[in-house]
Amino acid sequence: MKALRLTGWGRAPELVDVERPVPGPAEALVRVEAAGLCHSDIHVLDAEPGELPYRAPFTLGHEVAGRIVAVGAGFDGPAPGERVVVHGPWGCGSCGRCAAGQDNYCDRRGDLDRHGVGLGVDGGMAEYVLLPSARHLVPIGDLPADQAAPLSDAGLTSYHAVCGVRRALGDGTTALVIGVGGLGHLAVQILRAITPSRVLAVDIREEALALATRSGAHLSLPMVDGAAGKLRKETGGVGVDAVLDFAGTDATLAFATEVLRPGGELAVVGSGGGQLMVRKPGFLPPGFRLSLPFWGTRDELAEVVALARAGTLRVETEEFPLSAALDAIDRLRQGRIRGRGVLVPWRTDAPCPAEPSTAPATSKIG
Ligand code: FEH
Ligand code: ZN
Ligand code: ZN
Repeated sequence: MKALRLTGWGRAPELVDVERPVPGPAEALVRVEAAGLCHSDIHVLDAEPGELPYRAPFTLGHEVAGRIVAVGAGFDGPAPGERVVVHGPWGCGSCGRCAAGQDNYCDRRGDLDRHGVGLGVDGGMAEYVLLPSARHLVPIGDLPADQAAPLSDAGLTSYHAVCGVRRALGDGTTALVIGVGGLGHLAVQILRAITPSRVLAVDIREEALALATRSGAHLSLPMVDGAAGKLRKETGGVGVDAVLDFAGTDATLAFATEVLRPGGELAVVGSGGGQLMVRKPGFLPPGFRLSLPFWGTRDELAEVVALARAGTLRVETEEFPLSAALDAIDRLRQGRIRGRGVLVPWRTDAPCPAEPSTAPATSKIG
């Protein structure tokens, strides 16, 4: 099968042919229908040797949706033939956090040599992906794969971040989304779907502001001089009750604290590497709370899928065949993908090959 693999640190990924996996006991083989492209894939590709605990080579892709085509003995999840999305963050499976379904906050993360599908183990930028346990799978019914795959990271991360600041978003409140890209445009939709807040959005790109408006923002403003004053005016002068920063740069963090209401919430989601001086006495809004939410739980992913299946979430995507993966990654680096980039491994006219033969599988679908 074809797979986009990190073959060595500091090297460009390669599209290569590898053996199609055969599910062993309790495992499932998923025929990949879509795999999202994420800035974290770029962080992995650009990592120095030893910077990450992962062992190369492995297949990239941590935002994956497809159809179960074979399962091993004792697999206790959705039946072969069912379509699923993969819950990407994999913890140790046995610590307090993992036992509570919070793999994204595993207590032993620092000891692991893998962090999830496509993060140290073979991921979904391939024609098939092998899952070690049913606990990583959430059924998606007939949700199109290009919609479902981005929900597992862009959607889930945004949803988890909104849930974390929801306490500040009751009636009559205002939320601000900074950065309207693959995650931000879903955050706007999620805020509209699960909070009564007025939703404002800022970005430096005109096309991103248009995307924010299409996604349901009540007001979209360019993040230029004077924007903070305009935003404060939109709140009657008190400031916004919650900011979700999907860029996380020095400039956006400073902007966020300039417009935040005392007692408000600031969730830093973007990995822009920005810094914020937290000091007392100082100039930060008194009583504000800062969080660094990371990805989300399996139960939250099921909630996001339910929102999408109810027609509440619409992911804007740009699709690429696996053969164009390197070009797609370059465009992601340059910020030239509208919404979320998605690889579609089977984007050819060739008939699908016969489904894989499997070792003692309890059942499989043709
Ligand atoms: C994945 C792996 C490591 C760091 C960050 C991420 C995010 O893309 C998860 O949403
Ligand atoms: Zn990601
Ligand atoms: Zn754990």
